[in-house]
Amino acid sequence: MAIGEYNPHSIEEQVQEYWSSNDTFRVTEDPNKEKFYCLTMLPYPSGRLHMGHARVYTIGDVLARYQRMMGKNVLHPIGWDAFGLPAENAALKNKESPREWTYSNIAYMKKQMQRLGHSFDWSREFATCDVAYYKWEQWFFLKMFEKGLVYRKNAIVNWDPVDQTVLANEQVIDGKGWRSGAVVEQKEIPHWFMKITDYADELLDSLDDLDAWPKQVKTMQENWIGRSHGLRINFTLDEQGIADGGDAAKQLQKDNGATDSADSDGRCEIAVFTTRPDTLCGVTFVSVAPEHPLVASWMKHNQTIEKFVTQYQSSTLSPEDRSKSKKGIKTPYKVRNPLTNEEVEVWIADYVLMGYGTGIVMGVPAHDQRDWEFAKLHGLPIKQVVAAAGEPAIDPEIDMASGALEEKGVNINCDDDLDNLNLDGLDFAASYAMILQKLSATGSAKEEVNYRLRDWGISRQRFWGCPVPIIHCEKCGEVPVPDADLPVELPTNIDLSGGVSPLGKVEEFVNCICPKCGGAARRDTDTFDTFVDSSWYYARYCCADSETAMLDERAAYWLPVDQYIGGVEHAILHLLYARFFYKVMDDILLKDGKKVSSGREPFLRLLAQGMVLKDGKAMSKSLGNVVEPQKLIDIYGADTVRLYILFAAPPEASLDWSDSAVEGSSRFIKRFWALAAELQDAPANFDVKSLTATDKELYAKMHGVIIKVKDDIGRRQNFNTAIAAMMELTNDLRAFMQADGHNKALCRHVVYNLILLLAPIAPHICHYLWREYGEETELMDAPMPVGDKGAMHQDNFLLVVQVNGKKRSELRLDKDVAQEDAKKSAADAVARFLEGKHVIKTIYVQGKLVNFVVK
Ligand code: ANZ
Ligand code: ZN
Repeated sequence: MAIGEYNPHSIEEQVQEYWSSNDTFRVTEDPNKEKFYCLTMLPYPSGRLHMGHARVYTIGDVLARYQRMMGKNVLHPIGWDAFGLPAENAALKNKESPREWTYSNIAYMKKQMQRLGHSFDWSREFATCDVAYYKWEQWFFLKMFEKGLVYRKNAIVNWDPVDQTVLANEQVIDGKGWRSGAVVEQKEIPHWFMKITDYADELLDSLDDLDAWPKQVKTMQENWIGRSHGLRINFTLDEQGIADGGDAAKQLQKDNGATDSADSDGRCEIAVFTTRPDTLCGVTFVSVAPEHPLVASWMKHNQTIEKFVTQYQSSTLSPEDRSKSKKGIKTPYKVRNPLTNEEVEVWIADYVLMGYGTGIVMGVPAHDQRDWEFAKLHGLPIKQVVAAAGEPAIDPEIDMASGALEEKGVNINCDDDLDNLNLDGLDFAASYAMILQKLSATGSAKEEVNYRLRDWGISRQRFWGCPVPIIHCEKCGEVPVPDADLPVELPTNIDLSGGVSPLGKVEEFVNCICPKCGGAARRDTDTFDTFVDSSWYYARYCCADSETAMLDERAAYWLPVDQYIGGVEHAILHLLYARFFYKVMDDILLKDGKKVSSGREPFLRLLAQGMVLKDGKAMSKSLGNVVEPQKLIDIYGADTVRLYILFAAPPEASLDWSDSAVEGSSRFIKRFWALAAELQDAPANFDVKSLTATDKELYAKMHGVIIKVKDDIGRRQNFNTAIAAMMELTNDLRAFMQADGHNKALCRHVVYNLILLLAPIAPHICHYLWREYGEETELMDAPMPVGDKGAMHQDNFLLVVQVNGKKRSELRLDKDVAQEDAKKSAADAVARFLEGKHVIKTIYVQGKLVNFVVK
């Protein structure tokens, strides 16, 4: 049967029909085969597939198909990150339920996705809002609760007093609620937290093991965890500060381990955390966070402080924005520097965060930019105590005008007040050690490690999320819902209008019996942050149908994920939470005797794909520059769209959309189709031994391309260069076929191998041609061709001929040619450039080039 016209739509429909009726993509565990878990981040079912989706899932699909053709047992699953606020908002707007909205979006997007021909094992599909999924999330939350990894604590939220609801930061616009327009208040309400900080060290240290992660993503994780080594240094508060500090001051006296005798001498130490003890002589003030308990006491004695703090509390600026403002107020209190015995003023400053270190900082404006800005704004002194090694001291009045000198160096100006201690000339390490030694002897300093990472607040006062499976009983406190009563299901008919935590309004949901004492009790009305849902989905795919366990032994077979693919926007939070969950699952499920994983990291290799742009701008509805994958598929077919997406840019770079380049991809597919059709009936067997010199050149090129394409896809993950190499080979083949009497069997052999190499990228056309070429096996299970380096070893080589370093000619010579003969032929080839010149030197690089240096 001859191959007819290229009609992408009928071909793709046929092939997809074949895949689905043959269950081509369904996989099971096979202990005799090497497994490969290829995972692309699960999509949010927003309604329609966009180019970003098309790109990321195509990249994942190429890697999955490629690994399968390399003989591995490949798991390539897909699901939906289906809880979250947009469904609630859409429900309010369109008067439909978040559930209906979500599931109908899923159905629609699934169809669009299938049209692209991705090799997902759809039998494992789930949405995180499926009861069968979130049941196990609740179960695991309770396991964590049992182990003390979950706790409830008050936290401050943005509160909309009209809607009676908590707002996310993005929902506060100019200090007002986005829907009600009411002035937003800061309110303390109870929240659930997961103790991710217990894993901070491991989350940081094991980044070192992730060799196949982009460096930039690891750095982002590192900065987010933010481990700092430094000293906790005590400054002594003056009497008035202690007296006005009331209970808070007493508490500090206790915390700092004051003995009875120290207590009786009435001293109160306020501790700061610093990573730069070497700047201790340069402290010119000390700043306290407005939320600090001392401040709460002080403001009772001082109206200016009270006014400042009240104003601060009513601000809805985020902590970052606040720290930019550098607002502050001077207190009447002073503290004594334990090293210099100098007294400095105590300020209250909004750039000091209560949640970090001790909530108090030593102000060193000469060497810390934030302190410098604060000092400039409030007229505080600046004293330089560090200079770059070998540099003279800088006159602070002049040179500190533009900012702090933050680089480390050697101490200067550090000897006058220090009895027996001269730090001048010491570098950071020496100064640090000296100060630690001196101050730790008197109990005024000790080493400390601090983390930027905070415990993870996981509760949301929302409807469309996984309900927190806790019952609040007046007698028994927080009581876990017993396993037998799980899942706690979301109610179905619910009124989302009018704010107030929606679940709290559903009496049938809220009112329940305490499982411990049998008394009347109330269910928790919060739901989980959707980041919880996406922190373990990758493990559930391994055994998505398990009704008896969250994870079973199939998870041990598949995990960890060998290749993870997703947007760089998830480089911090999602990846951190997923890594945390993996470690906790490993700890908890292992202890229960169920082996879940090997190793402690869920994602061995990570590919962070770039954005899709149009004319340099992100595609967005408001810019009107959105290109929908569906439209292009309708015009060109899925293979062209896939090929274009992969060809246009390396996966990590952003891809600037170009309609004309899509045309180019379409033309290549058609050219390839025509070649394959032309050669279909050529003899299938050919003999390498009978190849002529020109045949061998093509044959060698083909092997070079096989090696390159496999290296580009498998190791470098640069699909664009792999495609370029295949395009070039196609062109070479076409040129080869112009010659009379060319070797048809060889040509067919080249096309045959190209079908295999191109299969992960343009799977429909390749599947179709594979059949037309008489193959009856599953193309996805056909082995990738093996490149033969020996074939590339030719009996002749290309000699480049240069004159004064400029290329003037090239020659093909026998590989055994004598050096003298090669030089002679080269000289003949460039005779006109040598005419009348004197050759001073002839440089010969064996097998590559000759350069004549002339005058
Ligand atoms: C004095 C100093 C001098 C500092 C200097 C830095 C440079 P990281 O690396 O993030 O741990 N700091 C401590 N607690 C703070 C808080 N609650 N809010 C705001 N800033 C705080 O930063 C540690 C540094 O951040 C500490 O070292 C302290 O300033 C400040 F030339 O102490 B440093
Ligand atoms: Zn009870």
